[in-house]
Amino acid sequence: MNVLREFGGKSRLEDKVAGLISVRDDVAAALERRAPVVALESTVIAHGLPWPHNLETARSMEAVVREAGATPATIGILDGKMVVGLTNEQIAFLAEAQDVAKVSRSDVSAVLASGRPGATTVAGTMFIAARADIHVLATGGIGGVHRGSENTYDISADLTELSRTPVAVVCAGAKAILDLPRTVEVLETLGIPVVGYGTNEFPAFYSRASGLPLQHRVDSPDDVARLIRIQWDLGTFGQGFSAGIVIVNPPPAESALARTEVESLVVSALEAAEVAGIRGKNVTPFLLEEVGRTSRGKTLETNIALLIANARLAARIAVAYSAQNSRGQNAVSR
Ligand code: PSU
Ligand code: MN
Repeated sequence: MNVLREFGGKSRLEDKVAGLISVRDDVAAALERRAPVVALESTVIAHGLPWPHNLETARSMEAVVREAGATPATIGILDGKMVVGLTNEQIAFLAEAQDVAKVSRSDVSAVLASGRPGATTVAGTMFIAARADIHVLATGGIGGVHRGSENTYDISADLTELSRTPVAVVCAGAKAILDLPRTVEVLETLGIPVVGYGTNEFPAFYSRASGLPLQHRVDSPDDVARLIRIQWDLGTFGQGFSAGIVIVNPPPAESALARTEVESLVVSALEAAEVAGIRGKNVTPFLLEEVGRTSRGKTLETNIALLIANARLAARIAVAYSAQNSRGQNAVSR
């Protein structure tokens, strides 16, 4: 903990918080050297993918991050601590245990207090990553505005967290089970930059295109690194915090699915959710499982491929970001 409290000459973690966070040694060492680190979420492991694909995918994501020259830090909650850099054994535990809490930002303190194991969503992971000074995160698809939200008010806390926490989230857009046009509108309303990586269109998670145009595009990790640097600096200069950034990376062409095919699967899954009375936190895991079942594993295969591709891109961005900082370009804050 000393390492974290002192690195960069900043006191990011107060003593009180230090007792609630545990950073794996190699992650702490990388942060101290300002070497590239990529945060990975754990809800996708505990609630997003079925066993044993969840464990295999978590391991593959860590492996591609390492191959690209960055240190992976999968984040979760165990024994009353926010763990930044779960070990292989801890990841295996979250992949297999039945009673793992799904931890959004609103759940962090209660799950810490209870001592229950928790898997963090994009929102929960961003909250913890930022406190550990990690600013690049990879996931599959962010949460967003659910279809029928005019009745349920179900809008993912991922969007709110993105509006107030300086972490760049690499994803294949928002999950296809959502209302994508409304999700894009809310991202804009909340002041969150959405940037296409090699694309002019917001991807639709399992599909490369959504028909929703993007305002901004970048084509190299260096360009993303420059953009996030400016975003964080403007935040520090202004109110002392910055919104995050969404970097959208279309799913790999060879495993992407056609939009029309996905859409009919989603419509049936939504009907099944309605019949089964699924609400709140269970909606997203239920719909993902349902489309996995009805597509005979095709959506699962795409989900895994895009998770790995996003982890690789996030690592390349973290490497470029770290290199730019160590060349002394405003290496003051991050
Ligand atoms: N990406 C995936 N699968 C997932 C998720 C992302 O490929 O299961 C998870 C993330 O943790 C994200 C969460 O934060 O789904 C969104 O859940 P909700 O809609 O309940 O906010
Ligand atoms: Mn929700």
